[in-house]
Amino acid sequence: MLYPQNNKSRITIDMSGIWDFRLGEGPWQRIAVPASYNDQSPDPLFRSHAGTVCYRTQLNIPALFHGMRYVLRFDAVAHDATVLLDGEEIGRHRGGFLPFEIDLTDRAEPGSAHELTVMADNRINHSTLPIGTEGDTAFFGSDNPGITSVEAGKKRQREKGINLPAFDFFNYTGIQRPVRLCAMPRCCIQDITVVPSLDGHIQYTVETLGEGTVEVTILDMEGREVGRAQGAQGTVEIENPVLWESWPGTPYLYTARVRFEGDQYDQTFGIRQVEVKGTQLLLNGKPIYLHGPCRHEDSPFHGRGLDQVLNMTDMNLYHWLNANCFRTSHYPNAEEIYQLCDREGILIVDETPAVGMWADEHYGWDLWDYHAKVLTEMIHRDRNHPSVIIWSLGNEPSTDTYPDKAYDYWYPLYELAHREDPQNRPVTLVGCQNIYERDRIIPAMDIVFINRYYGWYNLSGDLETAAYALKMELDWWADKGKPMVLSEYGADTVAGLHGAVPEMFTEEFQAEFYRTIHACLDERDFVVGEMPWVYADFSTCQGPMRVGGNRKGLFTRDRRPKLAAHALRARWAEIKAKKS
Ligand code: BDP
Repeated sequence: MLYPQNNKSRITIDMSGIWDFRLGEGPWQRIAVPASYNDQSPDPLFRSHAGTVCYRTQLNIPALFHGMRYVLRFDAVAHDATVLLDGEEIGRHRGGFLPFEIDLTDRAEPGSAHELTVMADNRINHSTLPIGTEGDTAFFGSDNPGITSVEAGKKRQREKGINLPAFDFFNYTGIQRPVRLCAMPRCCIQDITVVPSLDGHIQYTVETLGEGTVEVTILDMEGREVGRAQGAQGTVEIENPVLWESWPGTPYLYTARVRFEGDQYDQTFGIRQVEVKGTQLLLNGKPIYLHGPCRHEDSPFHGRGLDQVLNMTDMNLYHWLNANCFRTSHYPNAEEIYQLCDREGILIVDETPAVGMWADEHYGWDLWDYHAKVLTEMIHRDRNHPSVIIWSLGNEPSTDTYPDKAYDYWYPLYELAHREDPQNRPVTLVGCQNIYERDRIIPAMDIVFINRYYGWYNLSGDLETAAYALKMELDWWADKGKPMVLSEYGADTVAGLHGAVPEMFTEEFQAEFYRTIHACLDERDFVVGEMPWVYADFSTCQGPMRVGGNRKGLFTRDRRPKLAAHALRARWAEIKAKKS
């Protein structure tokens, strides 16, 4: 599905603004779109409500759309959406992190006005992605099983419809990304795939609606024509191609200008190649070392809502940190951040919303088909971005209790990702701290991603022993002959809490924690990346292990650096100079 564009053949109307809103059957209020609704009111129900919310606004179809095709495009509605026009259902979509379109051409006349209603359901359970803890009333910490009064309390919570995430981030929901009315010629370009190779051969495929001739012109960054072809698929050759490099190299972008009958669409792309060879990750044939914190879409007021000021600030803070990558932990992010990364040269590990699958029963639940659909949609949405270098099938599922069941679930998804991606990027599955000797699926990936909390959730506070244990595990992985990324490691840190003795939760401990872990990584050549958890503090559901959210950020939630951010900035300046 193409991202909306405004040009001489296409008109895109952004419907951002204040819409009518109600929680369940509650009173009508007002809400800003796009954004999570949860933090837009002091009413506690905005954060605790489980079920449907309703959005309403007026939709005007301009008279000048006469003779055109026009669709409503929702970039993301979390989690399940039902869309009504004048009270009549016109579309449904499952899943809160990927776009969907509804064709209005034959439903609403140009020059007419309508009532647009969007129902969003935020409930999560064993058949949604991400996963909810159906019926369980505690995610973190002990819930004192067996005590009569506590059990009675839990029963009461279930009766009230408590619906908790099986994951460690707040279940922000609503219309979190833009809604746009997009008009284009009736004979139009539907999709474009570009597969560049380093020698300047650019393969492309264009899907269209209607019959006609497709013309493709390749423009360089100055807008000069450097190649041209005709036909719905083919190859264009560019002489002396300039490669897309990650920062601090130049992330050079070309544009494929596609013309089809009266329609035009500009698709940017970069010429770069990602591959795994032996124990190395190669970008354009050269070994690359990934260094950058994982990132959540999370900020005050907006929740998980698109905020381009925040996105730009984050990109500049990644540059400030001397970081070169992030993982979209734990769901596909808004399309705008991938566009920024293409231009800023920041590398992305793109992750499906398969998080919370730590229960062993998981493999008995009927989730695979839906998971495969989400993975396919994510790859189709993001496959032209040069910044996307690795697909992540999911985060921290149970993989060691029933290793064969886990293998049978995940390996076909691994194969699917390779089949669906015409650029054939490396594929990974992010592994949880576990009995690694039993695990079959994590070592089967192209590149091993493991999350480890030595010194925090285990061997807490004892960094000397944490290093001893981590090194022992790394020795085990060294024999596997695969490149490895430490894809999460971190320590909750309360900004402003200091100690001459670096004890847990102080800024000094966090800095010391990273220094210790990095010393272990530096001794091993097969380690091709370090991705600390996490870029910034973020909101979670309430629990005895979370003080106003997860505090493992290198930055506070409002993006102020903690001590560790300065330390990493210095380390990554050296790495940038040496390894990347
Ligand atoms: C990891 C999860 C991540 C959590 C982190 C933590 O992948 O989502 O936020 O632990 O506990 O296991 O901070």
